[in-house]
Amino acid sequence: MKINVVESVLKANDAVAQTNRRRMDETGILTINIMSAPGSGKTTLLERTIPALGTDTRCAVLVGDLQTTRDAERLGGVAAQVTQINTGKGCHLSATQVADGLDSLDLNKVDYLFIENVGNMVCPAAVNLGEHLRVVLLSVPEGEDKVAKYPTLFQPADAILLTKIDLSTVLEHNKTKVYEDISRVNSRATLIECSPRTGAGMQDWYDWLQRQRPERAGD
Ligand SMILES: Nc1nc2c(ncn2[C@@H]2O[C@H](COP(=O)(O)OP(=O)(O)OP(=O)(O)O)[C@@H](O)[C@H]2O)c(=O)[nH]1
Ligand SMILES: [Mg+2]
Repeated sequence: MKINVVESVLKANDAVAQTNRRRMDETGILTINIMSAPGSGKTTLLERTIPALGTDTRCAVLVGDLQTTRDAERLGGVAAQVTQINTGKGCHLSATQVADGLDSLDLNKVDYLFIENVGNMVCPAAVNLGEHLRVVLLSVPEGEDKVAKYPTLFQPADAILLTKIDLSTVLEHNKTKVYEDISRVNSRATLIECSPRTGAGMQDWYDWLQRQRPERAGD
């Protein structure tokens, strides 16, 4: 009985996610759901990425956190449109919250919509928001074992960013272990090593983002 209740909640979410996707497609938006543990560097990645995409590329952000507008304030300086979604006690964004977020944006003025999900390595991965692509960050300070411990986050990822690589030497990080685990759970994702702090590897990420737009259905 309990399982049926959980399934129906996810089904209801999926119906809203489908509507979200239709709205994004109708307005030619490419939507990327960015997920990771708290503090992996999602907001920092966007702070660096959005200006790098150039003034001709119109970016919007929906950012989810339990409390505060701090990430939206940080991103307000780089993105033309930013909406903070406070989830209260919720550990992930839902399709309905994203639908409300879409209502808050002028969708005709968006090329890339970045959704910064709530920092969490479990719950966001189970919830479809209607996004086209999923990007997962794993930062060097989190250690080498997270892919094996939290495979459901990494399995559906289209790109996995190994971030904060500027800290690799000081933390004696063994990326070979990380890549071995990724090859077991997801052989499809593009792997990018980068540091939004120093700029290392960031061009690979920008190139990946730019390659995604023509491949999107509806373009
Ligand atoms: N050394 C280093 N620090 C970084 C890098 N990227 C982000 N940081 C730092 O990591 C901390 C967390 O970064 P945020 O961008 O706030 O992380 P987040 O994933 O958005 O965090 P939540 O929204 O709370 O989940 C900040 O102090 C950043 O300056 C990096 O490439 N190298
Ligand atoms: Mg953030």
